[in-house]
Amino acid sequence: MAMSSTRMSSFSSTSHSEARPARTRARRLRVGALCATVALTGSLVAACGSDAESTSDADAVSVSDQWVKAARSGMTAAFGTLTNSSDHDIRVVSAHSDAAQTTEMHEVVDNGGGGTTMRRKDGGFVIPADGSLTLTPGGEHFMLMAIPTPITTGRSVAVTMRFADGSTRRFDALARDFDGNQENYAPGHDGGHR
Ligand SMILES: [Cu+2]
Repeated sequence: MAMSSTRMSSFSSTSHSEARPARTRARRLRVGALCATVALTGSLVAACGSDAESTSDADAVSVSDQWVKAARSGMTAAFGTLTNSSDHDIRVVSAHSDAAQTTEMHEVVDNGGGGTTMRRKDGGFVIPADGSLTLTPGGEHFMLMAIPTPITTGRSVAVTMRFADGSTRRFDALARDFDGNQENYAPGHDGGHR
């Protein structure tokens, strides 16, 4: 089972439209087997069923504690925790926000000179199977480039993530003042995030 599901998911990343039916079937079988096991133990039977149709990456991902750094102009960033309830890693391949001309996925890395710098994350973000990825200042983040209008404190900013299987999920993040911890935000980047 494990071998076949691994093969299917790698296949689906190159040709997801053809692989989709087989993958959907496999997921349903797995969910069915899990429910039967749970039913035998006599607990949580009610939890089964509603997730049986959940097959897309978007359906498996939830977003919590999301926020965006308030900014007058230039660039800013969105943060939060992305949780993956599926049994396979999920990749965020791109993101979009109407609040910015371009939205990128960034990571913060050692610059080799005792400081750090941010750069585009190769291949996007990976949310581990049955785990979560936390986007934080100084770590991975959605970079909102060239914002056309100020993002004021309390404003809601929508960010739409696109996953490897083509499904999308939008979250709304409230703008928060982050000036108090500015020195911890992308340290060594000399205000590049401002
Ligand atoms: Cu950045």
